[in-house]
Amino acid sequence: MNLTKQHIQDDNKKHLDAHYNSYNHLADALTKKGHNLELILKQLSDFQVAIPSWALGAGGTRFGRFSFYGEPSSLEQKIDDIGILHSLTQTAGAVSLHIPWDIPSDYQAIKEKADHLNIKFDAVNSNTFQDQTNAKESYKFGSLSNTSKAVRDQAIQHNLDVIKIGNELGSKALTVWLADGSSFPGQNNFQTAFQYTQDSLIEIYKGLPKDWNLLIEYKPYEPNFYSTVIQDWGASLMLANGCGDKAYTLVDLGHHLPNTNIEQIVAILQLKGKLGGFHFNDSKYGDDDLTVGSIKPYALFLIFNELVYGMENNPQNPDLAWMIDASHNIKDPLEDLIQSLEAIQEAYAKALLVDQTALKNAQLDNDVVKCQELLQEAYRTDVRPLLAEARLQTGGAISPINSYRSLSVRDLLIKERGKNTLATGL
Ligand code: AOS
Ligand code: ZN
Ligand code: ZN
Repeated sequence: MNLTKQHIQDDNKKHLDAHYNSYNHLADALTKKGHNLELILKQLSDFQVAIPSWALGAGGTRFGRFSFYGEPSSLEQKIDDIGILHSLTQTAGAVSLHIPWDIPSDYQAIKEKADHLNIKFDAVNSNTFQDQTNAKESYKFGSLSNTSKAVRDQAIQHNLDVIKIGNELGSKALTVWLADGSSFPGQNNFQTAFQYTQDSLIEIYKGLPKDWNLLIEYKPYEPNFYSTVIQDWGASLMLANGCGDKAYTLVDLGHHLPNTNIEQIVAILQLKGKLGGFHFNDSKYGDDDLTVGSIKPYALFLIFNELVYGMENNPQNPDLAWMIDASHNIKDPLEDLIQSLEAIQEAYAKALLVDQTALKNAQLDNDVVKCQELLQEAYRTDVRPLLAEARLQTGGAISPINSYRSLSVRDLLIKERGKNTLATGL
């Protein structure tokens, strides 16, 4: 399906009047408050979030999976879908591959396709949480932490292979998420499992190309329900420090026990120069992987407020690898991703509106009320016209979800790919 700039521009015509009405009003108000709109629009356009290759089809739960018609069935088609998202939103300019689900058959062709659609290859993800067909060793009792050296070696080798694949495509980071842990007390020796994990990660780290980063993701539980080897940011940070300068912690929003102060975690990691990547999603209970901003938008804003502070004040921290890590069980995955991208940009834009100087002064005065007012002043601003303007200026849709529907994208995909396609991967 070929979604051209012209299609989008034509569709934008319907929304132009309403857009300029609200945008001019907002721009005027923000300029009067001293904000530099040109800069904010540029920051919004520059902010690109990677789409994981496994997100383009219906996810499902262990209770079943309801297929969504017209799903991509090859890596080429997955990249096509991200191309659609990027054309409409102008903020999905990267793909995060999962190996072995997405091993390219023709590297050159894949690179050309991505290049043509303006899509970069962000961090690559390894998989030692499933047994692969014909694999010699099983990960049932862990991978990098397994008590068997043969299993650990196989898992290390897999990660080294993933680096090789990513390197051919232009990726610059490897994300490691481990399911390793135990489901019952006594099953694992915590110390041995942690030490093996550290040793294995060091072996992988040694295989990183010079300009690559290693991103270590943590998660408190699931699929193991008693203990997880890399359970929290502390464990991840210790392991990253044990590897070296190019190893960082990756924060996935869904990987915290209820009420954890995630904004404080990202702040301190940035201070230490150790926050490397970020997975967006939202949750009510645990790792629900719901649409970003659908449950706790204020928490997301507070996190972005710290991220913005870090990006401005912590040169010791690298540029972050941003990715959406959600599951699409009942919505059209592309519509769901459009909603997530919008929520991310919205939280980012609001965080950019926080008056940092006034906040600092209010903090120095211990004026608690003022501090809260300053944050909520930014949060309560309806920034959607800003996002629309940023998209419009870069050739995207004023209203991506409306354009997606009025241009009948899903119907066209179904026509092209048929009703019974099943996404590869999960
Ligand atoms: C799992 O819960 C993690 O969020 C991972 O980041 C990711 O979803 C997995 O590695 C799929 O590749
Ligand atoms: Zn994740
Ligand atoms: Zn997760």
